[in-house]
Amino acid sequence: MVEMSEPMLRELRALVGEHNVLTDPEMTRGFSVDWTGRFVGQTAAVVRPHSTEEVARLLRLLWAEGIPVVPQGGNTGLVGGGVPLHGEVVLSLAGFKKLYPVDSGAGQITAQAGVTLAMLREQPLKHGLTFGIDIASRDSATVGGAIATNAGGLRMLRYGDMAAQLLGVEAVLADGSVISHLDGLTKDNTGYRLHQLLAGSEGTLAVITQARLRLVPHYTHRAVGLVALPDIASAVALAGTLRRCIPPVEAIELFLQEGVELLQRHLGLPQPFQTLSPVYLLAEAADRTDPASVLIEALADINPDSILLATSEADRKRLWRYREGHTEAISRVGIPRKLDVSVPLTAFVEFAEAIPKALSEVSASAVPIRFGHIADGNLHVNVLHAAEEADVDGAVFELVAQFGGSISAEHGIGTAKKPWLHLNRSDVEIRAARAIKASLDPANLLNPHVIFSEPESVG
Ligand code: 2HG
Ligand code: ZN
Repeated sequence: MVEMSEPMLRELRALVGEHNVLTDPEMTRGFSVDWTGRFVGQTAAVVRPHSTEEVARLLRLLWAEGIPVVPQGGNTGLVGGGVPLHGEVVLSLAGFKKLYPVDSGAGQITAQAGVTLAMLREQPLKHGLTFGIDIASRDSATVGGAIATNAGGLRMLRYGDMAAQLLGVEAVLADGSVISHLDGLTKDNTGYRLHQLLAGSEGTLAVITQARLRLVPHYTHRAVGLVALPDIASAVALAGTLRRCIPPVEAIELFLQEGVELLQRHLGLPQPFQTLSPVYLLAEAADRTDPASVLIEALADINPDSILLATSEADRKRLWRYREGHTEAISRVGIPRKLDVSVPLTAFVEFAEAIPKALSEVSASAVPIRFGHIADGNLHVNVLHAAEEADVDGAVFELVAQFGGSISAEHGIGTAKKPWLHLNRSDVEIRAARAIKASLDPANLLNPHVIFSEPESVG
């Protein structure tokens, strides 16, 4: 753990206030362990600044002393990228909660880094607008974290990823200098788009304090269809049919019998249909008028007994619970390995079906729970009960590579996946990325242990 001298702690307290520097292990624990409980770190101090100026002065101080820091938002990350696994100081942006007035003409908003995605989706509704990124952890996940990991989520299909919503940032570089680009110009070709470089940078290049974000229309009428299917191939085929209806279709999700059984056992959810089906697909459409007919038409070839259609808010929520409850139900069983991967849709069926065998070869006890964003080719492979020493991550990632996929579709590399980065990035790409890191953070102080292996060679 990075030691903090008393004079240093005094300086930090003078800067952000006594109660915004936490050193008691009881108090810092929540910031040191990730949501799953799999990544457990420790820290000598959690510092909670409340303005960009405070962040700048703080980073200048840490820079002068060579103290590494992990920026943290809602601590909902799943790849061990936001906790102090090497004893770094934690810089919590949770206090950055300000949401500026909606610019309804431009369809934009400026939000501070600690604003949650739920707040961001909710606040602009009275202007007929909302935010395009929606993920199950919306009540805790923050703007800063969503940019740092370039979040995708449930409605990416229609609105794009976090980078696609990002028009500018205010951020503090490792040496405490501030870049501020919040004018919201959608047309502005004046060289490098530094804000876009921060999307997916996992806290390694700068500490984001505010962001200018694109909003999307809020559609008042919604319909959700839950379809029971015999196999994954039928789900891929149906996702293809539904894709032709985007918009108004905005979400196409997949889960399997293995997940529904957990939902029944651990969350007490009833079976969605009379009998259990091997595969389920959930689709949502949203429009200014009732979009149910679009879903019904797209599902015309499906046996009506295998379809549940919901239009009221309560019924839609009830159906979504089957998909969104997965993470919670799995965590009730134990600490899973979370492998968020994507493959080309042409390979999706073969890949998804090959997983159980690939896992059983490395750990006989491993139980996969597969679900995800099928239209994006994004499968969340959660593995329960794997033998501690078994290389389940390697087994799945090698399979992903064979099918031409990505070892991280939307959660990032963090610390969990860095040994496998070479499966997706060539030596040249990694060298170029390291050069960017080294030029913006030459002392390697900002989240120094994520994305790249052997961080000490940076620079
Ligand atoms: C989701 O799509 C999230 O629900 C979490 O990305 C996935 O828990 C997971 O593995
Ligand atoms: Zn997801």
